[in-house]
Amino acid sequence: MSHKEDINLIRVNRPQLTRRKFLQLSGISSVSLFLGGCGTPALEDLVGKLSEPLNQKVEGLIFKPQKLVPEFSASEIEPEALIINTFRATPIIDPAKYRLIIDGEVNNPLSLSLADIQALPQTSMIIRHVCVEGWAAIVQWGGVGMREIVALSQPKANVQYAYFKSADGYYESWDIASALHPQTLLAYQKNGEPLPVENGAPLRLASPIKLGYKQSKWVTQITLANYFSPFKGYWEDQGYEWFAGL
Ligand SMILES: Nc1nc2c(c(=O)[nH]1)N[C@H]1C(S)=C(S)[C@@H](COP(=O)(O)O)O[C@H]1N2
Ligand SMILES: [Mo]
Repeated sequence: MSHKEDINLIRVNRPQLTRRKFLQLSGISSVSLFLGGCGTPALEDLVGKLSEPLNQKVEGLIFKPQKLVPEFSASEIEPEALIINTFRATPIIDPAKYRLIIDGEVNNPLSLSLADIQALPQTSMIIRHVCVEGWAAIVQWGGVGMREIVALSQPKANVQYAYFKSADGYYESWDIASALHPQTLLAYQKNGEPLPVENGAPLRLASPIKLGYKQSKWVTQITLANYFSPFKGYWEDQGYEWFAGL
């Protein structure tokens, strides 16, 4: 099977969040919000200069036809290539007591159990993970789209950033356009198996559009905000680039 056919198969299987479903989930009644243009500006254009406030409406971004990163085929997965990269010890999390908190500029703050998260539409992708330290690995991640979780929380229109807290003290921030990219997942599977704890179980970020250090493991809290915090991320606060796009 050619690479191209494989990509098509993956696309067909990916559950899509429809506008109707989002409207139902979020309670937003005004359909006029979604009557945008067809242009797909680069993410960098959406984000602009760090000093400039973003003016994107979050509801529009959930359906924005963002450019998909081509995926790999199952035979290209590199099971040994993903190097564990953890700034501290692996935190101990009881999966039965685990909750993912979604708060901030939302009308419906959430506290989700693993069962809640696994009941949401599941998707998977085979992408390249790229660490700034000079290694990369083709990995399959399975989980739920960030956009599904954000939609459930009924975000306010002024949301511009997503802040992620992890159980090991790691922290990250993303521009909301990247966080809502269709290939930005909260993953609980790696290469078709339950996510190993060293790789961030019960839940981690995975995305083909950002460098490895943006992809928080052991995520416990997502705060949607309209302010840019002076605490940008564990590595960013030591001089690494904030946007870190691939
Ligand atoms: N919570 C947490 N998330 C993290 C890190 C970390 O130390 N703590 N390291 C980051 C870096 S630099 C990389 S490259 C990836 C590595 O993911 P892996 O250990 O599953 O290979 O996790 C990222 N997410
Ligand atoms: Mo990394």
